[in-house]
Amino acid sequence: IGEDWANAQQKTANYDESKIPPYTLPALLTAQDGSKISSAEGWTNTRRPEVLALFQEHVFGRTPANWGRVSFETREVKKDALGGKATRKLIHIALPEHPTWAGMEVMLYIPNGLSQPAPCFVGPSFGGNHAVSTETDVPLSTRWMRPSKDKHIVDNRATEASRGNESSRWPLEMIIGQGFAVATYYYGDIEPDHADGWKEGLRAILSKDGANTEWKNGDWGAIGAWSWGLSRIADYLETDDSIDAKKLAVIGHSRLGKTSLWTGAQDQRFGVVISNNSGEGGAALMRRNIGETTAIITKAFPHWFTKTYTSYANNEAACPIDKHMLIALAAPRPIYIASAVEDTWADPKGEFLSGLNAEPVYALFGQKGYGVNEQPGIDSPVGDAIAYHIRTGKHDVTSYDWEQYLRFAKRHFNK
Ligand code: GTR
Repeated sequence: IGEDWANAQQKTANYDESKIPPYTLPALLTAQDGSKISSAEGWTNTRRPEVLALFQEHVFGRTPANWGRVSFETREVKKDALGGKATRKLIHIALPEHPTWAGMEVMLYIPNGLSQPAPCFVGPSFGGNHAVSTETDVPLSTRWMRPSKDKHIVDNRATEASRGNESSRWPLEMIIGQGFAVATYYYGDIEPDHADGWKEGLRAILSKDGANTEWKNGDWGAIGAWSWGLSRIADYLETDDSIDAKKLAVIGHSRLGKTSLWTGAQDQRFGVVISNNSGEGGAALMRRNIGETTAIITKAFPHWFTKTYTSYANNEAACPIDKHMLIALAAPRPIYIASAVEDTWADPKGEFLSGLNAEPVYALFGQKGYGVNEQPGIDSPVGDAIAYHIRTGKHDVTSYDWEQYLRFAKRHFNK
């Protein structure tokens, strides 16, 4: 059904807290055999694998393991990018055993003049590398793109007018200026973001029935596939001497914030996890029926999830997980959850509450969460290993958000 239908639902959805039916969150620290988890070891060895399996089974699906070798080809190194402040690399990641996949184009900016390898933010983009950067010599993505309101996408392809279109969400000079590298790729390099997109993407290529695949409960959805792409960037970064691959932060906005959370849950090489306005299907508790709901998201975007997830539409209580468990999968690594006050569709309070309810797992590791029990005021960040803010404004990524993420990543990576 897609994007337009989802947007129309924003007008008629419930935004009234008092109309949320009562709910009980699934127990985080009770193992499937009924025993109570009371130590970091118990979480790591017993409960964490169970919770991860529940998310694979019921929400995002299982990532297959048959992609084989991964190749990295550095196609460009520009030493005087961003007016000499950074080195820009373009790296083509491909799967030699699956040559029908066109691969991913990774753009990496590394600060110049550092005396040590750089920590790095890793995140997908909605519009391609040429949209993230304002540098006009970044190749235009040739892949399928969603239509845009301001007409810079023509026949589902980027045009010259698309350049820099997403750059306000990626303040490269600010990030580089604080000593961080940035690695990004266009999420559509993995598969086009529509219900049939998988047929032309990696999910079909890695499936033995290709475009004839019948997706079963527990098979991966698009979010899983986009997450896979972020993990392949981590594979590359581990080979690049200019990067400190022990200091990787995964970041994403909205549907790509859901992707960031799922990446952080599956791939513990990401030492910091950031969810920007990830909303329903991301940080927001699914049992709070306010703003976007399970019924809406699984009708509009069924392809994002494993098939099973759709069965929880108007039936959230039957789902063995809620999103505090997704946050807990990041433990003990620091995680930042951000909301925006006008982004009521994403349920800011539900995003806050998932972090609050993940605190008992962090506590097992001696880590502190928010330090408050109520959602803080606007533009007043809180938290230690679990952090949160709700900023002024709408559904977006702003330099205010980045200021907080940079401070957070510095604090945790320099410990
Ligand atoms: C909306 C969708 C949200 C969010 C958003 C986005 O249409 O309902 O869950 O993911 O798209 O990605 O911008």
